[in-house]
Amino acid sequence: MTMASLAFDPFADDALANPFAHHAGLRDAGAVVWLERYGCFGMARYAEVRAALTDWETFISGRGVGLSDFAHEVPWRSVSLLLETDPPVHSRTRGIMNKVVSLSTLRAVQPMWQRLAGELVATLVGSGPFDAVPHLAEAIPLAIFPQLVGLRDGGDEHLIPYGTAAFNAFGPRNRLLEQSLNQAEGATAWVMESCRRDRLKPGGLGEQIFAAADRGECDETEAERLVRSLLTAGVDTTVNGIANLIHAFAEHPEQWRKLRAQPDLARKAVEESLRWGGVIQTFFRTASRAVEVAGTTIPEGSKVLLFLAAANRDPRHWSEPDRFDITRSASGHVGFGFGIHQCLGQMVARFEAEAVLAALIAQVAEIRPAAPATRRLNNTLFALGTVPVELIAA
Ligand code: OVM
Repeated sequence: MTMASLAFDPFADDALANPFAHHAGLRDAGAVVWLERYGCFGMARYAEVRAALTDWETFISGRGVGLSDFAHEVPWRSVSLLLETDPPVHSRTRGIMNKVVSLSTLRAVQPMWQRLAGELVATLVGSGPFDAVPHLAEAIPLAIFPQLVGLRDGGDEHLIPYGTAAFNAFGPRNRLLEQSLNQAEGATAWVMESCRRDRLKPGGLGEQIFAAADRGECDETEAERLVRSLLTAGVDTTVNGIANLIHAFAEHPEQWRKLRAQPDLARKAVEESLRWGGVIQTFFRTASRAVEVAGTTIPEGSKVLLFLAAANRDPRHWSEPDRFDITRSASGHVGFGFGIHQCLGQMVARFEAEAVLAALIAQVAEIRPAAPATRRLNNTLFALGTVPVELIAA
């Protein structure tokens, strides 16, 4: 069997601006493809992506989940103790964090988030066209997340530039990465400093992480690094998740009418937006051994690019995958990844999105596009730059 060798560059501007246009070609080229430009393998079909995410012993994270191979290159920052580790270290750190980001903690703050979303939407309804990216998608996580973690006051504006740089850093050293690293210089220092025990307020997730250090489950510098994970993974992702959710309904008014007629579809709608939207497009793994996948041998040490967003629209698994349909069962999507590294903060993301949706359902008859949405190119995130809309009062 011969494997398809492709000149396609998934990190070129046109691919990042319109990734879904390239996914059918990628999936149809084979279960495993060779990406000449980067000298790595790629998988874009649901079955193989999910299998690779599940097989953490073969497709490891400890050599980085970006293009850079930590066995040969120095990472741009000290490595994440969650994202960029394998068992046994990962089992220990993830165990700590699973207790910190618990459902009971989130349930306790959810009413506050719902109130906040309701108040914010009330200021926007009937007030003419506005950009939903700053006014909703950024406003909600920035109002919620720093408080949840217990971040010091002042400097929240660094969170998004830091996240943007971190997500660009999973791709090649292209112009996007250089630019965002430059733009995040002050942000990186602020984030590092903000993770320290003496900078955190009592009552937040940060304090609970340091409590784990006090119990001997990790040391103090590990605790700082685990706080950093919350700040890296928790902001730009949810900003774009919410932006994407609003964008999806603005573009599909019939789905919005369906949701308003049947508000108990809200949970399914959030899940479908995670499947359909492709906020996290890709992550890499590294082969820890030579492994055969669908007749192709992937040698030890190979980087493998997993196209999560392409897997979430693979017609081999989903029916009419390009359709945004809030009544479908989107469960099993890999928008949060799969297996041992599956998103730690997925319930934070869902609760935020559900709070926004509940506020919109209660107050908004129509989410009317005011101008075409624009994209903000990123090596990992399918990010929105602007989502101009008008909220018509219910
Ligand atoms: C981290 C982290 C975790 C998940 C995602 C992420 C993708 C970073 O631990 O720093 O950015």
